[in-house]
Amino acid sequence: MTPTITAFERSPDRGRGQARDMRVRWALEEVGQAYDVRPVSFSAMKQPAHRALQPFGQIPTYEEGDLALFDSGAIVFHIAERNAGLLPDDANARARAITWMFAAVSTLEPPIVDRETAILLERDEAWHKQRLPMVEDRIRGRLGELSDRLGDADWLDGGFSAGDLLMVMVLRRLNRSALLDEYPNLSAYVARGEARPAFKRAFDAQLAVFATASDGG
Ligand code: GTB
Repeated sequence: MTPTITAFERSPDRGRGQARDMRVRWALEEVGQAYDVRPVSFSAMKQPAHRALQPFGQIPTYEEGDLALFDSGAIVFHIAERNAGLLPDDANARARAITWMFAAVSTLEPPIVDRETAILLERDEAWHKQRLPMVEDRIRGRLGELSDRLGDADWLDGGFSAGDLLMVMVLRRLNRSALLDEYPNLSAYVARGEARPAFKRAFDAQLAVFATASDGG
């Protein structure tokens, strides 16, 4: 059964692949699973019909037959569990790859999101200029630790896995800052992820939605 995911009708990131449907698209492309996309507007996202799928009124969602899922990490996990290619067969290696999935969204992503919140929503606060460097130092702490662990390896634990997919997506959120450049092995790691054919297909697909919406089409 072809799954259907939801994505922004018109992404505020202008197609830079920062919205979280990109993670799901990339996972689907990695495992060779075709999918349909239902674009949703900001107002439709807050309607009961969408909240029945995503209680917080957000994208992405995932529907497959009578299964409906939300939260990009859980969706990527589901795709990785049901298809070959994103999790190793060996039970211990699989558990470690899943550990990296959680580390991406629960250890690395929160300080990165905090920085975005500071820049987008706290810019006019009197304390913004004092707070931002502290937030960025917390990110540096995590990046330094991740950089030490990655070393000169291509991926976090053996071959490419769903753990790398989520970690690359989380680190990409720093693309427009200079923070990632301070860790050349992490910049190279992100570039390696972005060079994967499945990433490129997913990126082009989400960009096409933005371009179509911008054309008024
Ligand atoms: N934990 C959930 C998940 O991982 O699926 C979080 C989902 C989420 O944050 N969705 C966002 C959303 O629907 C879009 S991805 N927001 C609308 C709302 O809450 O009303 C976050 C996002 C949005 C925009 C950019 N950007 O413009 O660069 C980047 C990331």
